[in-house]
Amino acid sequence: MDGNVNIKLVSFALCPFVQRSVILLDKKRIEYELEYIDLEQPPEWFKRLSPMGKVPLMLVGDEVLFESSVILDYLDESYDPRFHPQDTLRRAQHKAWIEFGSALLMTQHGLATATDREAVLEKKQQLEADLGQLTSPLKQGLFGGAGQFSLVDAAYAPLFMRFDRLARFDPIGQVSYPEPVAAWAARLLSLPSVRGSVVDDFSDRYRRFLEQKDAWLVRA
Ligand SMILES: N[C@@H](CCC(=O)N[C@@H](CS)C(=O)NCC(=O)O)C(=O)O
Repeated sequence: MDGNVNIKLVSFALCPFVQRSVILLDKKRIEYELEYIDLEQPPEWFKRLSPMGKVPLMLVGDEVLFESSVILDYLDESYDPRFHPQDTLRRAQHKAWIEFGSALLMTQHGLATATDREAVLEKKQQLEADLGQLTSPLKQGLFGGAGQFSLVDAAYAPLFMRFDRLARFDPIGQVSYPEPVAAWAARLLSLPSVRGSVVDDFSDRYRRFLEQKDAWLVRA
């Protein structure tokens, strides 16, 4: 890959989908520019370039890429070291679990922004059931092992970071994980690339964002 190509990542400071790319860019030591936009009032250039009006948007020179899982694939195929498995079946399985993680992020957003207690409890129950599905691939060692970073790690770390914050905002927000998931989550949250992948005042900003949405979990 041409090391001189300019990479620019367009972000909203709290977006977990963008955070996946930030983690991977750091793991691969790729230089890039990060530009934050206001998703409530996106600039005209962003509206022109982003087909779905969503971040992450990645500019590779003059070329446009979107969808977080596609951006992860592109970065992995273009820059060493490779973090996706070589084996095609294993790689496909990793991609499938990354999709599963994207659905979890959407449900988590529903939990975080729920405006009444019943909705919080309903989303929490759904998330706990979904997180239970991760037990089997983790036990099989499909991903999540210590010392073997994969794109699945980059895809799930933002999820676990937000679960951690939601539990601190209100104990009702504490989502329980089965043991192998808890161990994986703790390992991911200790990685320097994960810790450094959000703005310094992430917790405060996340709380303010949820307050603006009148979310139950941040109601005093
Ligand atoms: N499937 C997309 C989801 C990205 C996404 O939902 N981004 C949110 C911010 S975290 C967004 O841009 N929302 C703006 C909108 O939906 O208008 C991906 O994986 O990249």
